[in-house]
Amino acid sequence: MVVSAMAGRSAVLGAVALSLLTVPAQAAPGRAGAEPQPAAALPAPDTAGLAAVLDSVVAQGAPGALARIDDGTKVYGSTRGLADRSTGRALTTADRFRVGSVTKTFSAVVLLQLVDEHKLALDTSVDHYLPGLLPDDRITVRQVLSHRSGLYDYTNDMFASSVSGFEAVRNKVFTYRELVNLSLAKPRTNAPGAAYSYSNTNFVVAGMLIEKLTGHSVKTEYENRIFRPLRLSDTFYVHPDTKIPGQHANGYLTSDKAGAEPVDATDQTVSWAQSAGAIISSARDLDTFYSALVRGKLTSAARLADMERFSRVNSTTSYGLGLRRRDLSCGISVYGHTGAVQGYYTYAFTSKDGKRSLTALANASNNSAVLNTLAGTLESAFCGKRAVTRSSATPVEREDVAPAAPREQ
Ligand code: REY
Repeated sequence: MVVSAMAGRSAVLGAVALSLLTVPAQAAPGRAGAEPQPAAALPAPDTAGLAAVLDSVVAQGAPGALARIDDGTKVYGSTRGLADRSTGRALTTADRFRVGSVTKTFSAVVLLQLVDEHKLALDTSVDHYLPGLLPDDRITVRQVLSHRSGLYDYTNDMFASSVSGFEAVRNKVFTYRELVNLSLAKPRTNAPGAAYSYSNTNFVVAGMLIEKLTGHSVKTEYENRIFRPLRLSDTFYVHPDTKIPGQHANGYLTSDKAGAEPVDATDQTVSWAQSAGAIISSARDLDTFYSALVRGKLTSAARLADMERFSRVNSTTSYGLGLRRRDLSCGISVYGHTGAVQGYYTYAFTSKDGKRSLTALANASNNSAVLNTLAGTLESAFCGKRAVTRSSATPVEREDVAPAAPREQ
């Protein structure tokens, strides 16, 4: 059985090669802005608990898992298992990976910078900027960025069958308009503004707005406005290239068929997501990015306040503009995003003041036990206590996932 074989192999590697390590924060260049300070108000991270979560994630079928906490003075890294099942290379905290919907925060930041530059207004109709694109001219930019537009998520159908759906688009190159048209072939989920309904279509529209308003590709805008200023040297937007540059974790898509081998999904265009999910990054860079964002290094204070105007999604999660808030069991709230692209589950969150950040990755997807267990890294990192291991049999509240598509929690 694949899962137990993987778990056994990974546990050995994890124990030998990759025990918990602590390195000075100077090893993490790229943090922009003022002197880093310790996150004094938070309990110390539970590093043993963090490692236990990663063990569980591997036992539940992920080839590998990593967590990296940056608290301004110290970096804690922990990894288990494999980056590559074919070579047996162990996962490291430096490995690059596909961040999925964490991309949405980058897209939102670009648009909020354009608001700061008076090139865009949040409560203006999308139709004003992209005439005729959407069938309802009441849909505003703010509704798009907060998943309240009612635009249907075309990925629900695209990935109804996980492996064949993926293989059908792995090497495809879509235009934004083609993706929007897939959405518009279905009825809207709600009237504009009436409800929260998570949809990739919204952040495809966000990409179109970026390109229309700047006259440049989203790649150029991400690079000039975020990657370069924050010195995110592990962060890339290579669409429609299919390769992850440099040392990276391979990603493994779990089949819907029990017992089938996972599919190595590492190489793909991610054209089905683009500005909704195609960025490549690393734990260090995502820690830097979210810390910088909430510290106000990327937008004006007023625009950050717009991003952090949260609407409740369920008892533990709220959504702002391309930004999630998760309320942890200890009463602490953290800010960031989750990501799910074939082969990779990511959690990237920071504290209110940006002084402690966590990125966690499992190089597996379509495995809700792994997704739910990996969330325990947040409890260990910010609450300083051991998370209860969740299994797929444990119901959890999910706000924005089509029944067959575990991707966000
Ligand atoms: C799409 C399917 C996930 C993932 C998605 N990702 O919309 C965006 C996000 C960018 O929210 C795939 N699931 C998996 C299935 C389910 O195929 N049938 O888990 O690899 O990050």
